[in-house]
Amino acid sequence: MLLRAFKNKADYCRVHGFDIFYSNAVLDAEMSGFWTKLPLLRALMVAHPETELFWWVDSDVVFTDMLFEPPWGKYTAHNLLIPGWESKVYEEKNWMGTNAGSFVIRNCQWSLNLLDAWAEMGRSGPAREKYGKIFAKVLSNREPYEADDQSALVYLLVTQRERWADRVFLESSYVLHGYWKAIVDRYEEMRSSSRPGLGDDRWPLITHFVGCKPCGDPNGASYEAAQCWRGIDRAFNFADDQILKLYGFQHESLNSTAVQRVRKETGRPMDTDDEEIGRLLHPTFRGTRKKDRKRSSSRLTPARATPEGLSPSRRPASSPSLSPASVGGRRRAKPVTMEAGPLS
Ligand SMILES: [Mn+2]
Repeated sequence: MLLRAFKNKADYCRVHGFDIFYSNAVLDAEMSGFWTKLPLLRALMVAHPETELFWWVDSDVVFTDMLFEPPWGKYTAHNLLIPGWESKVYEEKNWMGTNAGSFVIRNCQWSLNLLDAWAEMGRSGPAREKYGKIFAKVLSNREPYEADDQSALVYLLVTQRERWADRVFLESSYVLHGYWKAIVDRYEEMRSSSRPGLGDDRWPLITHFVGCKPCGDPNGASYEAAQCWRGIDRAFNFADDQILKLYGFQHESLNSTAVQRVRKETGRPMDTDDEEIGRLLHPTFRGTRKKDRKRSSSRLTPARATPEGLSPSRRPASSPSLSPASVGGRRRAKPVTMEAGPLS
């Protein structure tokens, strides 16, 4: 399952031209569990000044819209892009007003300062215990168990709003983190009534398996392992179909790992006329196809819609990462991360 989770991120990053970094190391013994992402992000930021944005994604995050890419230009004035709603974070002080399983952070001093302030609450032992109790008092719907990174972020935003908030973008116009229970039974319906590239509820960018412990560990599991397995399989297959279609194949169903051919084989398997699918091609292929198209249309082919929605020359900066599993990033833009450890 972890391999398929990684493949999903590798596919997304390849399509969008992002670098990917996968981590299964705990860089700081005191920053275990969810907290491992913070020292990892810090180390990557310092080591990769050429990468402008890092996109952290947990291992239990599945990209389910392989075409959609966040509108990076919207965030030029912000250093942290997180899913969520201002009212839930700042008014309700709800620790679930955002989600720390998928976020984008700019490689700059502001972000290093944020990581430092954030990590202070995550040292295992007394600090984590203490902050867990503080979160229970300050935040809504939060029991006094030991501090987690997501509550800590919300705590920083609500208690030091003037210091951080103007550089934090809470995004809800597309699904930067989508709760799996509300998504996994709708994939077939999406395929019949929608299309990839929207990233919102009609075709979510991300399906996140929060509360799942598919390994069967009852600690921290909110759902039955079998139910999680089924949903995760369906998400993998749904995403994988978007890639396989480029090569003329598709899963027999979303509940099956078996694949079948859906397009007749030709000498040019990459030559698809489907606009959305064409945009999924790797930038190198998109470049080739553009040249081909010019050549052929100057001869006799009637004008065709160009599938190149994205400029082929464009190399996105960074991308999502998986951590303790991985971090991805775009050069000069954003990376991706996933978590390696237990799914959270
Ligand atoms: Mn997670």
